[in-house]
Amino acid sequence: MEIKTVSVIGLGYIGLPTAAVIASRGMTVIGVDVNQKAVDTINEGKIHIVEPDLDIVVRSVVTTGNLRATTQPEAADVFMIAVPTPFKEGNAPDLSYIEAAAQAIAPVIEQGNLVILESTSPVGATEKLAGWLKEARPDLSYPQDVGDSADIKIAHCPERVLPGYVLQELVSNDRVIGGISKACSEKAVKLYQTFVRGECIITNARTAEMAKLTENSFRDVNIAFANELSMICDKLKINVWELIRLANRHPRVNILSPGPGVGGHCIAVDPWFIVDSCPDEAKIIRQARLTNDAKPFYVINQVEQVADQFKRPVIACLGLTFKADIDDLRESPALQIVEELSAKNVGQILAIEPNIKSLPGSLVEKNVELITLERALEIANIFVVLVDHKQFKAVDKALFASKAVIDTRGVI
Ligand code: SAJ
Repeated sequence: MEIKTVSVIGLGYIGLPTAAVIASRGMTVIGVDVNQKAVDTINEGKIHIVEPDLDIVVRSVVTTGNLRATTQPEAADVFMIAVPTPFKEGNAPDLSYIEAAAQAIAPVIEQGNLVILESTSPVGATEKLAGWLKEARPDLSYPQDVGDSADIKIAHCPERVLPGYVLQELVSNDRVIGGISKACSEKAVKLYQTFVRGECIITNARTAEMAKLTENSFRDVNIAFANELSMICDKLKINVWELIRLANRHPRVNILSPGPGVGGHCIAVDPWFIVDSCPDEAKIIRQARLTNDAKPFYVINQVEQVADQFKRPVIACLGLTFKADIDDLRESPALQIVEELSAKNVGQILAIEPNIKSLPGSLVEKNVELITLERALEIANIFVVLVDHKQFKAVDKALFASKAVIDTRGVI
């Protein structure tokens, strides 16, 4: 059956760009979100998140009528679930958003539909989703019971796009597609081939789930290695940036960059899903998480030691976002460091963040000021580089000659 209508459940950082790209290929896309404000914003042709060029695509597909948002699920050929999978107490995955999405679409699914889980999920989540759908709609048949002949096809196809490059990567990245049966995978490939230029590779649902977790854990472990090296180098009085540059000249070495910790809602979360499934086996993966989570406290300690040497420490913190050149403060180690420093009364705290217009409440409360780098260079005596924004990389490094500098990103 031809795919004409796609419903995307969850219009956040992944769902909205995916909905917009599919709509731009001429399909009818119904975006569903529980947030009425987000739905209204999208229906006005505007966006409620920041992602380069997304506003242009959304405006265009809303104007042509290819994308429409609603809070109430409607019938469609394909349902794509792109809701958050955070962790709860004890770092165990919280599948309640996926379960809620299943309950929401269950009344409108019909024979011949394909349901795709795009949310990053622990191994077994797609099977659980299939179970929830079956429970809610026992009148339909499912691939876990009858295989390829099922009324409803179900597959996991994890998103793998990099925030800041979402529109490019949605199209250019290869996709791992794990159906509960072969026919499920094949139907999902048909959909993805309408907008993906990368290869669509078929596997089973459990392997697809684990592939996504593995990618992010691999990155987390590599960053933990770099962060550990940075602390070793501080102790041994070696410049870690030069060290990594040199080691990376080896044809089979590729060490990532140390930083103030690992932020965002993916790399700092997903490895825990593996640890939760296999606590006894996932030793390196767990340790990487602990190492990266401890790095902000190491930086705070460094700042405190430097501040102790000043009568009136004025500390300029460069960057608040979780990584360079975005406006996203969620799970940001930089923000965590600035919050802790301001709570500890280490000195006067200034924040320099070119990607936001006002400070979050947690910093306003503590009298942290948002100022320009130029002004900070006039009044601050300590500089803490927390994010490698392009504006910071471009600045004349000689301006910092008379300042105390703690550079977590190797910018200065
Ligand atoms: N970081 C470092 N050093 C590095 C690289 C990153 O400290 O060398 C830090 C960043 O500053 C940031 C954190 O790690 O705080 C995560 O940033 P990131 O750019 O590594 O990743 P995300 O979270 O923006 O996106 C990741 C991507 N995964 C991989 O590259 C394997 C993306 O492709 C995934 O789609 C995304 O997670 C996701 O949604 O899971």
